[in-house]
Amino acid sequence: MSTNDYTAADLDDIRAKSPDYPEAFKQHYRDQGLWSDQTFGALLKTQAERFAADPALIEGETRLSYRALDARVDRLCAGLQRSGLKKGDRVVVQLGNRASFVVTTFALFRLGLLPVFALPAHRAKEITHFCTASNARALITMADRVSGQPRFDFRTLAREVKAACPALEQVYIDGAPEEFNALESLSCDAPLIEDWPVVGADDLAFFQLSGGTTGLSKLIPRRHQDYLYSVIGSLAPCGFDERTTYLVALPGAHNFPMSSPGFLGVIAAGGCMVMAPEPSPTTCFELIEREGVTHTALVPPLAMLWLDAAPHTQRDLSSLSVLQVGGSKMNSEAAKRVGPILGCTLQQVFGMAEGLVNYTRLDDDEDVILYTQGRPISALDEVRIVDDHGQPVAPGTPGNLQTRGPYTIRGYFDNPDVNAKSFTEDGFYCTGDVVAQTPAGYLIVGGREKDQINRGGEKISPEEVENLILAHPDVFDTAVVAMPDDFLGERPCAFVIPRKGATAPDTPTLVDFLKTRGLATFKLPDQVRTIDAFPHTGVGKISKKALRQALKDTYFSA
Ligand code: OOB
Repeated sequence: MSTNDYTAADLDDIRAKSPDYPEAFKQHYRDQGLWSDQTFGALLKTQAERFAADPALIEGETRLSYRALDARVDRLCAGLQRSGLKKGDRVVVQLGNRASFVVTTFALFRLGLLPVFALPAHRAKEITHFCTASNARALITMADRVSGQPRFDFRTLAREVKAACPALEQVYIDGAPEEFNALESLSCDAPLIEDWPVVGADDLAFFQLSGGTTGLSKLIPRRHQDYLYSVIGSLAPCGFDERTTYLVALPGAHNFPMSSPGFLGVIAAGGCMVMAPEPSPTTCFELIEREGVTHTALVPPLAMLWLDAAPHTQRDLSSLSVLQVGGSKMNSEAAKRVGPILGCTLQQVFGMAEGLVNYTRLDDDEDVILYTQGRPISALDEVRIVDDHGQPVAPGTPGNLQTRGPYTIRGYFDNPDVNAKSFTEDGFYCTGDVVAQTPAGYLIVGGREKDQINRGGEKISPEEVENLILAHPDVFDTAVVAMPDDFLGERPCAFVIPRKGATAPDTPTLVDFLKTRGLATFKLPDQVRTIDAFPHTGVGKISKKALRQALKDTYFSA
């Protein structure tokens, strides 16, 4: 078998494991002009010709014009082409908000190498899972984080991951590489290899990660045509154009700052992105003033921090015209303060890495902006709100949100069992969110039916944490549930039943235990409570609802 045959077989296999839209839907989305032949790699090339010397990316003192960004991408492509990686190979990418992240992303897109986008907060447990589940051949990560406390050495993590993943052949480090390869020295001035396989709009582009409800995160396959549509369709609702300066404050690998419209939207609009190393008001207010930032995106707890800090800042924030807030529900009292304090328009964003994204529109009435989470990007987004038996609820009544449309996936990668539960037979994604729809089509998020904890926008699968807790020698059984929190909305709390004769671990002990298992810090329980027995539902399952209610009762009576 020649290398090319191997590549073709592997590519076919990856495609086969990535559920696709039925042909009739594809044709419809094309006929309606939503999907095009464009790819992300080609888009940057077109924009580099059109916006040549205009600023595309600012990171600290580094300023890249469209032409310079595109040239960097080509230099990295030339190196990647000579690295032995082939079209369709998976590359796990874990980089902070830096120029190298954007250059790497576009280089992989351009060559048809498939990034799996990890967050800087992920640790050995998660990264190992992403490498294994995607059968990745390469990992691109950083030496350590330039800012953010405490300092973390990602090379140590890479070592652990490499030892656990035999298929992982190559590791590239942005910064001092130690025994690995330097990402910087991968770029080269050699010409691009011309007979590289073509990357088409119908090809897979990358994998996003699901927040996770059933244990480990699932891989979300995205193709150029559907993802590009979600980006381009977001530009007008968010007021993005070539005058936009967008601050990448949230981790750029997340769907929200990536594509709603995010930094990919910046490139599609001909605007400029400013990379924030971390999202604190101190760092970001300075960047807003210095670079004349017009747009940014935050999760609600960060928006609240900004609202508290803004009245005391000496920085000039007057360039900011739109603040997008999403990832979890924004409290309407906080929402009311955005206009008066920051002097900009609030845009609520309710989206998901699986697809559907809703925006309040910039010219909507105040009530819509304050009290709803927006309406879908596209007229072809189908929204269905159903009861527990799958029957449509009466208009305006809360129910389970199901959706299908031009940028909502038809299934997770290589996961038929989960797909059978998370997607209906007619291709709707069961979001697990409980929403009500207004007569004008806006969604109001009322809660969640899926077993997930939303820690200020960061999603935690209780099952994943429970499985690790169960490995503790003193634990007989456990249930991880959300406890209410004014700032983050929810925090994880672990209820633990000790083994006979043992004492249940206290919070610091259990947290240390989970940390040594390589779990990301944001998933660690904030509280551990010992309990003798779990409340049960009628069918004998643990009643998480009763546990949540118990936490709520103590919270509100405290
Ligand atoms: C975004 O994406 P994910 O994949 O991290 O999380 C999706 C889930 C939703 O199913 C919902 O449960 C929750 O996050 N969510 C919200 C929300 N936005 C997301 N819940 C209430 N209010 C909101 N505004 O979080 C995401 C992806 C693209 C754009 C924005 C957010």
